[in-house]
Amino acid sequence: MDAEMGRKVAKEKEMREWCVALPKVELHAHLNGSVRNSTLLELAKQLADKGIIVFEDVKDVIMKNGRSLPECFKLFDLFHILTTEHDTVTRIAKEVVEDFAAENVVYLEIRTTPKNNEAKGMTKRSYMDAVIKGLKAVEAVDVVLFDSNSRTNDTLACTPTIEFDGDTMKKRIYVRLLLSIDRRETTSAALDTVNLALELKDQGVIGIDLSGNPVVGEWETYLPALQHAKELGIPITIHCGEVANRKEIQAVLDFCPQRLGHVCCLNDAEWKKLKSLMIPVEICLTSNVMTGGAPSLELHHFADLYNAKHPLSLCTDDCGLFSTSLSNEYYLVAATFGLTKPELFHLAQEAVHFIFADENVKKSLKEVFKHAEKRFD
Ligand code: 6MZ
Repeated sequence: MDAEMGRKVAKEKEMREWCVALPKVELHAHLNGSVRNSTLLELAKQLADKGIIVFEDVKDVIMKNGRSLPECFKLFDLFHILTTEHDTVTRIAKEVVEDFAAENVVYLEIRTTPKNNEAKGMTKRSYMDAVIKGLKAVEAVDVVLFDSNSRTNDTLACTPTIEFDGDTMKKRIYVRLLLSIDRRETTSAALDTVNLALELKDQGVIGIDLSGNPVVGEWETYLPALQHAKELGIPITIHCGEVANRKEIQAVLDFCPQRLGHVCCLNDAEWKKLKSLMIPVEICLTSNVMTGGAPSLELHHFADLYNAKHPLSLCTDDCGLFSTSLSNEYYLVAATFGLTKPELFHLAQEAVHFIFADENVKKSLKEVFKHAEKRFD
């Protein structure tokens, strides 16, 4: 390696480490898309030992790197076979929080689709209980799971501010849950999910998401459930424009949810409308490039929205599925669009404005960033 190459490698390493150390806010992470490959392989082995699947077939699919959008949804069906047991759901929820906390995510909204599975004795409620059990089982870091006004007796919730000091203190991460409506679901199943979100309000559930294969289902099917959530005052985020479905993109913008995910395939009029509505966007760079929603990193719509000062937040979508991390997404923004360290810090800090948790949490997170500013600017 010549001297210049050596300097380049050292600079990249330093920047990557800086992005890991940066306190970050993650607003768009699907639970089953964020499972570690090592855990998926272990679970596949267990099922193979029982003769339910052929390990070699599954191993290749899990380890494959490039994935088209239709391949992703086939893979989710496989992941769901691997994660049907309540104990497994608890395990993956715990590990996902540990992994985000390890890269200094200070606030995490995990979204997941509550699932009925009669054969396993699983209901949407018992699935969510298993997820929440996983969040409570985390020991490596302090997990703050409840809003301070809804669980005043909870000692963690009484903490007014987060002390962020990766070197000497146990890390602390705020975790909240969003319940996803899968586009394959019926109106009645979607309504069940919204009612469950209400039921679990004091257990860390704070919002609703609409996701799933974008070429499946009709907007009119989920609208009554989304309307119901709106009436109940539950914040909503919607996957929008992963494919060029003009009618639906228009309907989603008209519905005006609190946040939008992806927004890849908008036309000029839709971009204009999105920008005038100022709906915060959850940007998923790696995911969009891998699934073809954006032609390349360089041509990703992040640049246009960022330059227009549109509210946005960098997110991973499915860090397991796409072999990325939130730190890597920040690194990619620096490497691709030339953002400086102060600009990256500001980007991470601004995401606090778009969280669904209450004002007390926002206040605490603002303190975290204020405290960190000296070290990161
Ligand atoms: C749309 C997605 C998605 O809910 O089982 N999901 N929906 N677009 C995406 N971009 C690639 N990535 C994940 O997590 C997996 C589920 O999240 C949704 C799909 O419905 C997928 O089955 P949970 O924890």
